[in-house]
Amino acid sequence: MDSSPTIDLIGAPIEIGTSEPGAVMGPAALRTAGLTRVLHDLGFTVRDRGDLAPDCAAGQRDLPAIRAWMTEISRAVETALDGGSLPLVAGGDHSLSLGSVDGALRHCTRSGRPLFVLWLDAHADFNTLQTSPSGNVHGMPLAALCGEPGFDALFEGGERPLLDPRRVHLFGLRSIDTGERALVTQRQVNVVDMRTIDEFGVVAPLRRILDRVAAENGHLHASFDVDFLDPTIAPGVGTTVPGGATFREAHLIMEMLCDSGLVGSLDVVELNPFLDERGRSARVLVELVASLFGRRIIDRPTEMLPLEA
Ligand code: Z70
Ligand code: MN
Ligand code: MN
Ligand code: MN
Repeated sequence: MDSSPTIDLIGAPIEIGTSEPGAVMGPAALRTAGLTRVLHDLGFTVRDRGDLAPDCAAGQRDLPAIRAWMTEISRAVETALDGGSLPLVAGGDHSLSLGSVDGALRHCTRSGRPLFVLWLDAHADFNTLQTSPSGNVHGMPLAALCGEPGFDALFEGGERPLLDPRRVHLFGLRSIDTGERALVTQRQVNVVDMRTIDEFGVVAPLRRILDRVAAENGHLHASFDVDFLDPTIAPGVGTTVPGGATFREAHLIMEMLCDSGLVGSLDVVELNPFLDERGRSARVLVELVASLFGRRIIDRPTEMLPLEA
């Protein structure tokens, strides 16, 4: 990101992609937890674009309805980026990334920069309609974005830019379905799974990713699924998976992303306030976003930067 870009907050109250109702309340909970105020206090101009509301029946697993959402989210993200703002898409379930990554791809295709995606998530979200055991679209966005067949109903006709699976970095993976697993390997998606994090911590693997993005002058889209975090610190999500990132690991990741200056667009997805405990998860998310946008405990002496890997 530039020194202090304007942040466009885009609410995407969508839960068509999941079987657990409640994510539709996510954007409201993030606002209630102070998302806008925190960013404003860090010196950013925040334009709250409100919640998108495409004109469609919101039946679950309804691909044409998801297309209507997709198109609106994609346009909002592309417009923000074209205008030099940083889009922050607040969800809503993870199917919203179909739109946000599509919008970032369109912007990057025009500006000639490669798009990299950092997918902070317990899951790979690389199922197709064939491999998905659940049929839930929030488990499929990366496969659709990378051009796996069967998703035409999700996209408007005409050319669409495809995401290169070799520029996708899954981070925090600890739950993957059988067919999905084969596909992730076949397509050469990059994976930092929980075993890798246990062995090496978050710093070394993340630094490798950031170095790569910087070397190719890429645009980094970060997609943050609440279930990346351990359920003990963020219970407000439909699919909790034990063994997630700790509070400190997650903050460190956000601080490193901030220092890198590479993040050009961000999703915060899968917050389910109906399952949360007194707003805990929403509050943790707002704190993490604050770290990503420059909140720090104390200014570091310059000789400590950059940190050695
Ligand atoms: C499983 C599926 C998923 C998020 C759950 C789960 C996918 N792989 N994604 N929660 N965010 O149903 O495809
Ligand atoms: Mn740009
Ligand atoms: Mn996800
Ligand atoms: Mn997930």
